[in-house]
Amino acid sequence: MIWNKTAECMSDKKREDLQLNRLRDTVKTAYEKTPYYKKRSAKQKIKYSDIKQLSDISKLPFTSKADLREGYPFNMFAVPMNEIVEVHTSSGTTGTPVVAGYTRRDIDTWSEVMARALTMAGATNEDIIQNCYGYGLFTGGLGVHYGVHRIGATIVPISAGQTKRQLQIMQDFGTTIITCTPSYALYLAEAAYEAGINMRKIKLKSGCFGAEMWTESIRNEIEKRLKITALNIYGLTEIIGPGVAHECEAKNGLHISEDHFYPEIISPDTLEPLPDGEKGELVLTTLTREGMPMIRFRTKDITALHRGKCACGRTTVRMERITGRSDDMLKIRGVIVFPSQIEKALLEMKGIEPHYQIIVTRPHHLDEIEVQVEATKEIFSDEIRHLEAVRDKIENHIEKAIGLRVKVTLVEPKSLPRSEGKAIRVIDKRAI
Ligand code: DLL
Repeated sequence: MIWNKTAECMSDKKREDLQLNRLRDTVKTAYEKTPYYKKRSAKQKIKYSDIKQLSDISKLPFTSKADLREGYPFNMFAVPMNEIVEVHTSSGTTGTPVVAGYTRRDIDTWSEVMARALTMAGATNEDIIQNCYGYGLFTGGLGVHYGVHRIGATIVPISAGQTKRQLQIMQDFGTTIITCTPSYALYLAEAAYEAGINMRKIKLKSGCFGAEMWTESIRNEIEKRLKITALNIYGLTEIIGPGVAHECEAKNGLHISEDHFYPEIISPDTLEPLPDGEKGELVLTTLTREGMPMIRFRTKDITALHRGKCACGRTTVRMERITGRSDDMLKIRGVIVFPSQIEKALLEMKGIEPHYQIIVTRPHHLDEIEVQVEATKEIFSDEIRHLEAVRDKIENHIEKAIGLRVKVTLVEPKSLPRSEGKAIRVIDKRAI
């Protein structure tokens, strides 16, 4: 099933014409209406009328997460506040968050792209969709919610957590599709196994998993344990939220809703565009966004694009699953964390040396962070009780800084590996 054949199966020519028109409109609106872009366009020579063909987009400067933070809270909006009907923020809990504003039409677009995504997972108005993405400022919960409403399926807006209840409801309500992070899907599978639930007896048929990196082997595990088809869903707050791209049953890349989001791949080193098929950083431009047009947003996500008709009949470009980032951003249980935030918090504390390592693990399918930090000689040779008090203080301080509880281990001075080049600060032991 295809939700919107006109949009998803368009000829290249038709799509490119549409994209060019929309790109020109977007640049014009952004440069005339958004305080942030207005300021920037005053400094640069390029005008929207210089965009004569799609490839002219490369003449425009990039937008970064830092730019969005600078525009906090509403300087990226292109419409007056009385036209903004909803706001969301990125899942980072500290620092200046990225704020996204939506007009009524943006919510409509979001519902549309999410309806396309859910249809790829086999959703029709007969389905019962259990949405375990968090509701609130995070875009996961409400993004999926709007898509389910658009299709006319039944939404179970259970949000994240409460695993036992999730399993109970899944059985009692006859949930057919589940939406959550891939790590939570594995956690649910484990809990279902422990509770003696026979997955063959429940109605679940597929799931849309995303918001964090995962691999084919994780897909195989989820499919085997939950007895479902597991599909990949991609998106980000800055662009709209979930629904920028989604896999179809061919599992051969994620179809980008190209009539709304224009993708490019650039080299993170030279910042030059790369041809289709080559891996690099994904850069996205919104083509229809009213509330917050985004021009050449550097996602920092690493992928490659592939064109040509898919076995499912869609003609939209497909992106490979994300295999990494061009920065050091970590997503821990869905929350964005930069190692530099932990470093900053650590260095504000007494009794420790500036040598640390962040170890990320995924015991029982949920992310955990351990921060190993060298204690000073004085502290280390002090009583255990004192050492524990210092450790607790640091744990509390980091929690305040990043919004997540981490385990701190104070280690002997000079015991952590030293590096002659780049220090290895993060050891990611998760199987991703
Ligand atoms: O994670 C939106 C979302 C919600 C996507 C639900 C899918 C499902 P943010 O919190 O702003 O938004 O985080 C965006 O998460 O730049 C990627 O690094 C990562 N990410 C999102 N989806 C995937 C995925 C939501 N399928 C950031 N594979 C992005 C790998 C993903 N990474």
